[in-house]
Amino acid sequence: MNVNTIINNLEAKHPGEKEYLQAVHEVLESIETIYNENPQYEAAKIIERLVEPDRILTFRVSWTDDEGQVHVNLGYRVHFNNAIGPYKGGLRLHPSVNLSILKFLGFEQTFKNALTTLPMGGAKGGSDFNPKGKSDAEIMRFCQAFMLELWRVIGPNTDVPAGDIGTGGREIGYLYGMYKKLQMENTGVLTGKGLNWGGSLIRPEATGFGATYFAKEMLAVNNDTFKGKTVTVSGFGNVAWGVALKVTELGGKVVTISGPDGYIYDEKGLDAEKIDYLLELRASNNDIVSPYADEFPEAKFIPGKKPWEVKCDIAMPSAIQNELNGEDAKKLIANGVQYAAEVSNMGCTPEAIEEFQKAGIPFAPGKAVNAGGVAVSGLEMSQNAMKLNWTTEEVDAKLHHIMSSIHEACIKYGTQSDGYINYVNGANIAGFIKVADAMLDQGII
Ligand code: 2IT
Repeated sequence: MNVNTIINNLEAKHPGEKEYLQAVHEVLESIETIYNENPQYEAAKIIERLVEPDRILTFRVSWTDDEGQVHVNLGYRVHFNNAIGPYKGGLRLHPSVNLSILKFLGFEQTFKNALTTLPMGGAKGGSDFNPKGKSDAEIMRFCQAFMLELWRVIGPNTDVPAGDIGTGGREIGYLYGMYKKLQMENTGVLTGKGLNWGGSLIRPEATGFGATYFAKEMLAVNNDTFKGKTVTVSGFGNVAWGVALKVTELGGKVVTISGPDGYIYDEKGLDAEKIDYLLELRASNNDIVSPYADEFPEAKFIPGKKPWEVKCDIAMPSAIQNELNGEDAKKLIANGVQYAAEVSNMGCTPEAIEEFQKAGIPFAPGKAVNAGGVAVSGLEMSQNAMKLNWTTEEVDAKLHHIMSSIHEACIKYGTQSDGYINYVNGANIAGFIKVADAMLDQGII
């Protein structure tokens, strides 16, 4: 395999799909050596087969707003790879959604899900629908219209969607209601369900908790802990609040959160009361953070900026792809950052990753760090299949165990001869081997 040849061919076939090409490029670079050392992969054209999704469903979503105006959005579901289990991955509702973004997310999800040790393939879907400022009734009508198309290609053993940016418990509820109406079946067809109708304990906080458990392992490698560490976090969606809660519990101090309007710097750090306030703010369907500074006068709102200019020990980007670039990484390094744990999917640009690695700072990629979310989704599927519920302690212990095993896999496949743990290589190689070997076993399909 030659990475450049494959990327050039893909670029010619899919011009302009920059996020997708970026994600593929990163994985190919990591696996090039192991791929070329194992000729059975090349003989079965594993890479050519793995970089193209199995299939893509694109559809129109028509819905009516509260004033009676009709709107049209695009809906998608990308079935990326089901070599190791049913397609699995979230639904993103955000105006930036396009095919390139969903293909990058589906590709990443394939390796992430393999890392969880659970039997789940990779998928992603969503719409360019913007939930911001929409009423509850509008969200419901949109979700129902979306499911009127999606239901044909999903099922508890086929494809199990979940939440992502813009899709939380409320949206999963409306989607599930319409699926049930159409299919006349109560099954674990979606994860992130409500606790009293098939959901799993810990699923809402799983991505943030899991990310913090992973970062805890990164620190432990250096006999270090979260105690007394200053942490910068971006975003405050489905993921960031779980990070803030768990980091605080482990003795760290989260000093930033952010939204599209800018970031909050809270020198004293977030605590449970402040996190509750943020959750209320978020429930009002608002992703701006400036009101936080009015509520808590010790906090400062810095408009139009990202939190990476703040001095910290650990950076945990938790908002969206490419939110931390090379310049941001340089600022963090100049300010003495010791660890970078990417919680968002592909939150750091290739330039940022290179800066961290050049400086010898442990950097772990989203597909390892944020895998706790989909891992607990997998545990929700297990509970649904068994028709019983595990306790908080049981789910949390399993999540803890899964995050440790992902960290171990990164060490096994990513430790360089100079001792530096290249978590990017580690995660990509471990995920790749599992998926590629399953594909080999199952023949050319
Ligand atoms: O990016 C992700 O891993 C998710 N949005 C969660 C997917 C899932 O199926 O729980």
